[in-house]
Amino acid sequence: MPTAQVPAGYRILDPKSLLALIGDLNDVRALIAGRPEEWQVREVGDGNLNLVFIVEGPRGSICVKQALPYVRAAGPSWPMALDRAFFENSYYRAVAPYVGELIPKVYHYDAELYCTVMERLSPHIILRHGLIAGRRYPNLARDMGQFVARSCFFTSDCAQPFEHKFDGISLFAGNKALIRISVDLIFTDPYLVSERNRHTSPQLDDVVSDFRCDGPLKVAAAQFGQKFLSQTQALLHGDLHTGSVMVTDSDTRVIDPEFAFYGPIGFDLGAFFGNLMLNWYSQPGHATPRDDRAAHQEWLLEQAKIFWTTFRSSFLALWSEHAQGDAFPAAMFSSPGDAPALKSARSAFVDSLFADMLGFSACKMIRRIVGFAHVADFDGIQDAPLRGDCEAGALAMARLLLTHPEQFHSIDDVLGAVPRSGR
Ligand code: SR1
Ligand code: MG
Repeated sequence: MPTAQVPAGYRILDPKSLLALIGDLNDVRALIAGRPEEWQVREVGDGNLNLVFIVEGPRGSICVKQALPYVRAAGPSWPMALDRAFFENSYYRAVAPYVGELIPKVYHYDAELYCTVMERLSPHIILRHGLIAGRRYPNLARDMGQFVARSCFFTSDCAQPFEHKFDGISLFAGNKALIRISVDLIFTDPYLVSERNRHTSPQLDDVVSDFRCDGPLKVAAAQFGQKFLSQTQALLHGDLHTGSVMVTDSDTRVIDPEFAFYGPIGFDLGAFFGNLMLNWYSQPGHATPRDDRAAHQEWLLEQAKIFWTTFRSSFLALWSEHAQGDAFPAAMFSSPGDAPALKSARSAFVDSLFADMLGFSACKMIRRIVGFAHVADFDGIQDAPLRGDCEAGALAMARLLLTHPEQFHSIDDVLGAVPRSGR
């Protein structure tokens, strides 16, 4: 089995070495208060890649995330570059001026240990868990629409001179190991036989084999894979699913941007949209005799719509106010007669992102059901036939989105295609 090469100075943190590290950071130490010997340390990571510690003291607590030299979900047989921690930290720094209140505060980045010391979000929980439990978050969809609009607008050619954007492209092009994960796990593996894949069997055996010989479906997925690699529209979070968002009833924070890179804006939009849809399709598996979850499903569809419409209106509003980039140069459109044509061109650009959002959302839905890394929305359904039914519904929707995009011109077209009873 291969093992990862680790740089000198790197070691996997344990409670003792973690306390020594934090104890040397005066600001963080003051925030926690007391002496390191009295602090409680817990490892709480439940993601696919990293270690996550909570350190609690008499007055406060912090979170420490460290990259492991391998994929945590697979073990040391799948080595993984440590520098994902650097790219995560670089993303936080790059977007903080635009979305500061929607990401955690970063207190310290340790370049030798590939670890980030940051704000502990409490009483926040992972959004995916809240949605599985049928909880509702009134600000979520608007916050997320604004998050994608602001992070993408301000890092795009709409707001940046190209020299600045090219520096960003060049920096984040180094995140090759994680871009490779996305290329393989999202756009390739689900459509061929791979040891990394799994699916609910035997319930989904037929549909999975169908997918592997469905030429139009594979071409559509491959086209989105090509777009993923070749369109450097903006700095993306790169993994914006509902496990990368933490929430309370009133607060929304986006975490885990280690997959950050310059890519198509529809990829971030599609990740969030697709994961709302996955949660929608999983709801029958979480129904109880007292709650069939139909109302929760309606709420989810409303949120999908609010997410898209907020993104659209926010992006266009930002463009009206901050057109400082090289796309549609402001100096070129300074006469009053230019306004209608410019407005319509900007709207057309944003509307092109809608089609991208749907295509990428479909790719994301498929990979979470037939590929390597699944989601708790479905994995938490113990009854395999019921789980298979829920997953088959999501796969059918994803396949329709990819193979018949001409049926989906508006968000209402998408919501109308979701199979609801009683209509
Ligand atoms: C090998 S990593 C598998 C998945 O986990 C992350 O959250 C990303 O979504 C990645 O594709
Ligand atoms: Mg993650």
